[in-house]
Amino acid sequence: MIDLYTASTGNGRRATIALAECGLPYKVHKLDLAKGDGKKPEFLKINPAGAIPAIVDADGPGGKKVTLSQSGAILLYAVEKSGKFIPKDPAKRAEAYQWFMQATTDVAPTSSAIFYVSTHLPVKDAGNTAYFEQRFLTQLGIVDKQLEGRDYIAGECSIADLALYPVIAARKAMVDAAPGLANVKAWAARMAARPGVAKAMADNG
Ligand SMILES: N[C@@H](CCC(=O)N[C@@H](CS)C(=O)NCC(=O)O)C(=O)O
Repeated sequence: MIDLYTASTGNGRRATIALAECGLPYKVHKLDLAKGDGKKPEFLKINPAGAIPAIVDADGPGGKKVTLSQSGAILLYAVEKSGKFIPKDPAKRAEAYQWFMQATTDVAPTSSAIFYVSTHLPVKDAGNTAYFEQRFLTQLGIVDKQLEGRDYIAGECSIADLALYPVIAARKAMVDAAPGLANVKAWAARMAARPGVAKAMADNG
């Protein structure tokens, strides 16, 4: 049983989706970030950065305990442990890695930037928010082209899809309202209908 520390955010959901889709049993510990749960001493022992998600797997490699943070690392840990969602063919695997990186280092940070400029920065500027919203939609346009004629980003369902979906789910209203992106919208509906994703979204909140 893996202990999962999470909250209702895209990063939290990425970890939960990873565990659910990989069929790894987990127990959810929900943190209330607004109330400071992430900065409590007991959680800082698990992730000194005070950020969710984090997992503790008592049955890690060699039967040893593994404590891990960073949603992308948790996703990679889950797929390696289960042997799922990493294409066996080396060329397809490389393609899945490329789109995994696009999701985690391009799209997810842009979505975070929208959040920070519109809620956290001391000076709010609608132009800054619009800049990052446009950047986000441009990045999704690239995914949309890749999805042409494909059900999943790298052909078969892979780490690329599991990494990107929680970002799109968190920005559903913006994506649905955007012109075009027909392939991304159809893919998002396909992802939402997957039993593992649906279970994770319900478990994580
Ligand atoms: N790159 C990290 C980001 C983790 C992160 O920023 N988590 C947020 C919630 S989505 C958090 O816990 N923030 C509280 C804080 O940093 O104080 C990941 O992918 O896990």
